[in-house]
Amino acid sequence: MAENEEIIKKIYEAILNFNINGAEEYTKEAMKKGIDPLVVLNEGSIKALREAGNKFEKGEYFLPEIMVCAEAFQKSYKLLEPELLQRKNRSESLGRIVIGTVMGDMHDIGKNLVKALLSGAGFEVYDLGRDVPIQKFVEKAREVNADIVAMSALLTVTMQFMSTIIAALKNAGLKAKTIVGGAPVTAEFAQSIGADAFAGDALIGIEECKRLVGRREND
Ligand code: B1M
Repeated sequence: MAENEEIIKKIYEAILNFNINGAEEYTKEAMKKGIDPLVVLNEGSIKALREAGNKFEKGEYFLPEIMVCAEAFQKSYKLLEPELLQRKNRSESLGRIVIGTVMGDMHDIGKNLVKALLSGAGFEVYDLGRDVPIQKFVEKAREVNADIVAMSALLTVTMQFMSTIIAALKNAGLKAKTIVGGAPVTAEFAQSIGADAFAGDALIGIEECKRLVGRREND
């Protein structure tokens, strides 16, 4: 147990200290030991990115450093992703979800993680990527007859677009439910813009999407 914690700590430190190769190597080690990828993410790599963000806010890190931390995270995440995708293979689809990071926003790490877990849980996921124009959410939702439109935003200036997207979906007469997430998004904000659900982290996001399509928690 202590050994597992030690490896997770090494992943955390590698990401925070710009050690891209280290992030990759220690993640391989974690996988060999059979450590749950979600534990690696929550207690190692995501925690490291959040700490990098705190350092950025305090003026200890600047943008180039954040970019290297993000690159180290991605190296580690790419190794974990296949296992997340395979978590729960099922033949029947739980529903169709259109997901994207809103216009003006380049942050896609959280969105990609949510997407992988949604696919693993059995949803059909249509990923629009990042910096997605408002109308694209509407067009895709119509095209695939989406059950849910999931939006991610990491900037206080871009989270406002979630409200516009929800209004645009309604104006287009689409019945898709909406869910919002991303670091600055809160339950109060979600409620204020008329979103059907809010998720503060990826796992809650999956459960909320199941709830929106009328599935029980353990389905
Ligand atoms: Co930026 N950045 N960044 N950044 N960045 C933040 C968000 C910031 C909080 C840092 C800080 O100041 N402390 C700050 C925003 C301040 C604000 O507006 N409140 C900030 C800033 C200011 C900026 C720039 C403006 C910097 C600049 O240029 N001067 C710039 C903006 C560029 C743009 O978008 N137009 C910028 C750029 C970047 C990088 C490109 C360097 C890089 C992004 C790389 C990438 O994504 N490909 C980056 C990063 C890495 C961060 C931090 C450090 C980490 C973000 C992250 O990936 N977290 C971030 C600090 C922070 O968040 N505290 C910061 C890990 C990720 C797993 O969490 O995305 O929250 P998150 O997703 C979670 C949940 O929120 C939830 O589940 C996920 C997993 O648990 N969730 C959902 C998210 N979406 C969901 C959807 C759902 C359900 C759940 O639907 C079903």
